Amino acid sequence: MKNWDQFLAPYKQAVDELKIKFKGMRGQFELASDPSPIEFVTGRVKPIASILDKAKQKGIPLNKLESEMQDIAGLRMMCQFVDDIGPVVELLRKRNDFEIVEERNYISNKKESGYRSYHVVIRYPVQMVSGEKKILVEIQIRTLAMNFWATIEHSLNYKYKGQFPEDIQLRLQRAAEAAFRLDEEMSLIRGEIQEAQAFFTRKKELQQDE
Ligand code: 0O2
Repeated sequence: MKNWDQFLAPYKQAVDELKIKFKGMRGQFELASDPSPIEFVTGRVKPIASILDKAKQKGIPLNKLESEMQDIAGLRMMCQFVDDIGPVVELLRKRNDFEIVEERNYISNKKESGYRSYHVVIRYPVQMVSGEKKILVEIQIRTLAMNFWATIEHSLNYKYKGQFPEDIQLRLQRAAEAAFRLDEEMSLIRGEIQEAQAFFTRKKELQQDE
């Protein structure tokens, strides 16, 4: 029987630290009054039941979780526009507080389900009282539309355990197409949107100064 609290402690630490670091990146854009390519950041440690399910499904022995399960610690960085994803990946590549192990581009190579996202797997050093521990963390970078689709599909997947009825499967595929088109449309009026957002930020700042 694994001591889960002890095993998951560095993953929890890593998620907490990286959430602060990535939210800080957004804050720096705001300080410079530049439009931020990062809209918001979330993070989670995979629940034990999901770790066990995935290990069983992929045939990963429990003593190999550390090296073979890449998403026990997971961060998500949400962007407004598809064109923000590349710059966010570039910001991650430039950092020297972790090492990139792998990148998976499910935007140019969308999954059969319709899933789109850019995944970056990093090796992140956590300073524990027992010494440094390097763990794998998966960062998913996606637009708000991609996130909406993935969140809904994930809940349905949970309900149907991956065996979707045909009509639901079809609707999910159509919804994925619609999310893709939404991203395209928003990209076309990106300039207008950012101008309006800058206007509202300035207005809010002026009201705060009064
Ligand atoms: P959770 O609940 O998000 O933690 P595999 O799991 O076989 O697809 P692998 O090797 O683990 O593949 O890596 P992958 O596909 O790069 O990353 C897996 C994670 O990406 C998933 O974690 C999801 O978060 C997300 N993901 C991948 N494919 C889909 C999809 O079709 N729909 C949705 N909604 N999310 C997807 P978990 O472990 O599934 O779950």
